[in-house]
Parts: sequence; structure tokens; C-alpha cells
Amino acid sequence: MNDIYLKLKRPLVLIGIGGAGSKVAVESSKSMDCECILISNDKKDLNINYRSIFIDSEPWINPTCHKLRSFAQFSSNEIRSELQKFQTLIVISNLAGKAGTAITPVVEKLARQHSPTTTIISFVIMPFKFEKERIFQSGISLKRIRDFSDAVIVMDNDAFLDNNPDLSPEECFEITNVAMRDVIDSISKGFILPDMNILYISKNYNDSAELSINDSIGMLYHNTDPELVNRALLYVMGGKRVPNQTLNLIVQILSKIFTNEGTATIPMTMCDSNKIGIHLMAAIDGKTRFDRYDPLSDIIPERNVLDWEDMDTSPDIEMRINNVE
Ligand SMILES: Nc1nc2c(ncn2[C@@H]2O[C@H](COP(=O)(O)OP(=O)(O)OP(=O)(O)O)[C@@H](O)[C@H]2O)c(=O)[nH]1
Ligand SMILES: [Mg+2]
Repeated sequence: MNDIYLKLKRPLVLIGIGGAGSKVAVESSKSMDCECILISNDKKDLNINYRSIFIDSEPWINPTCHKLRSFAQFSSNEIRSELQKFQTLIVISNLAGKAGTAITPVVEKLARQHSPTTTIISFVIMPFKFEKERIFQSGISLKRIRDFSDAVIVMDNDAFLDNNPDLSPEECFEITNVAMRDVIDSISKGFILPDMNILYISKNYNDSAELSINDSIGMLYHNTDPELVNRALLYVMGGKRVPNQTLNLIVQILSKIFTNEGTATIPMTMCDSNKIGIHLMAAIDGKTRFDRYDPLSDIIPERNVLDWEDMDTSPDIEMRINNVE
């Protein structure tokens, strides 16, 4: 049974890519007391107290995702030499952002090529549905990230906002970032399922385990069909304060919602916290809603995608055209 969970080896590093990725990585590295590497094309995301890799996109003020990817490739040697010391990489990035979308697949590909045995866990944030111009690129990037990672954990901003329509995007970021940090912090105590996992979280940390799990289940229904969930895990913050009877009841309710035999048992990770909050992590079988973000993938099989091996980039190539007159 325990064989299905990923086994993580030291040394472990947190890698924050772009704005939100760096913010979450720095906070988590403080509480986990582990190393942290930041990577971005925006100096504001980097921090002199941590190893920082600046992706120089000069002279472009607003490089496209493709251009940024080619600039990241120019920093391959630096990225590779930082990553090679580690056995486990936890990569955090925002696929609603250009830096996260462009740079994450490049970093993970370099890590995978250098060492096929390195464990790569990717935490990614997906865009809101109104961020229309970001949806397609996020879908493409997520597919590459799934290919390189041993496990992907998705924080779907859109499903969270659908379930909590009264929140502003800013409030939403605050809550989702804390939930991601909770789960990252408990990685050493908890279980990590391979493949594609989606995180369903509570809106408020409060004193009620029942209200908290209601939030998580509500978000689940906004994101997927519970029949597609093939395994589930619970992260119970402030778990020592929740009566056993309540925990039993929550597991009973969840096993009625999920029908797949893999969800017959639902392991729990208890985490220290003053407030009670319950996050649900679900591993999804087959396609998810994010596959629809890149609708071309349904039409063009992976083997026919011309830029599958090396993702499309736009390097600046200067050509001298001699005057032949
Ligand atoms: N979940 C979450 N989303 C955020 C956060 N900050 C910003 N966002 C959303 O993500 C978008 C891009 O944010 P960044 O994290 O800066 O993205 P990036 O990877 O640095 O890429 P850029 O687009 O180049 O800034 C914003 O427009 C917001 O929609 C955050 O702290 N948490
Ligand atoms: Mg940014």
C-alpha cells in the first residue's frame, strides 16, 4: 500500500519561479528550514538572501512567453549547476504568469536530462477563467510539466473563486498561497501521490472542521467529477483539536462521494496549527479540465507535435545580409 506514495530523498530544494512561485518558496523554506533557489526575469521576485538566478530578457520590456523561454535556455549552465546538488526538487510556479509558464518547463527539462532519478514535484497555480489570454499557454505548459514531474499538485485559482465568488482576486491569492504552503510544509510528514493531483482547500481557517471540509468539497465539485478521483488524501491543519468522531464522519462522507476503489482508504496528515483547516488532495484519472485549456491537443497527437522535444522559442538571431551589389 505504501508503495504507491513517492519516496523523497535528501538533499531537497524548493525552487520558486516568477512572482507568486518565489513568494511561496521563500515562506516555505523558512518554515521547512531547507534550501531555496529563486528564478525570474523580474529582479523584484529575487532575494539577496537566497540563491537567485536572473533570466536576463534585455532589451525586451515585455518579452513573449516564447522569447522568455529562449532567454531561460541561455542560462541553462547556471540552472543545471545549481540543481545538480539535489535529489528532490519542489518547483513552485504560477502558470497564470508569463515567467512561470515560460521558465518552469525549461528548468524541469534540464533537471530531468541531468538526472533521471531526481524526484521532481511541481506545485502550479492555474489562471482564473477571465484571464483568457493566459489559459492556452498555461495548458501547454502544464502538459510539459506533467511530462517531466513525478507528481504535479495543482492549485486551481478558478475553481476556488467559483466556490467563493464573494472574494476578490487579492483575497483569493492570500488564501491559496497559505494553503499551498501548508501542503508543502507537511511534505516530510505526509504522503505524496504520483501523477496529477488537485488541491481543494478551505476558504477560512476557523474552529469548525465541518465548515472547512464543506469548503473543500464545494471546490471539488467546481473542478471535477468525483467519479474521476482515484485516490484522495486529507491535510488536517490543527488536527489535534478535531474530535476523532468528527474525523471519522468526514472520512465516511468522502467515501460516499468517491466511488473509485482507490479511495476506499483516505490517509490523513495531521499538521500543527492554531486554527482548524482541512485541505483535500485528489489524484485524478486521465484527462482533467486543464486538458481543455489546450484544445489542439485533442486533435494533434503528441507524436505529431513538432515542438514537443524542444518547446517553441523565439531567439533573437541577427543575420548579416551582405550587400552583393
Ligand atoms: N495564486 C496566486 N496568484 C497570483 C499571485 N500573485 C499574482 N497572481 C496571479 O498571477 C498573475 C501573474 O503573477 P506572477 O506570479 O507575478 O507571475 P509570473 O510567473 O511572475 O509571470 P509574469 O506574468 O511575468 O509576472 C497575476 O496577474 C495574478 O493573476 C499570488 O500570490 N498567488
Ligand atoms: Mg511576475
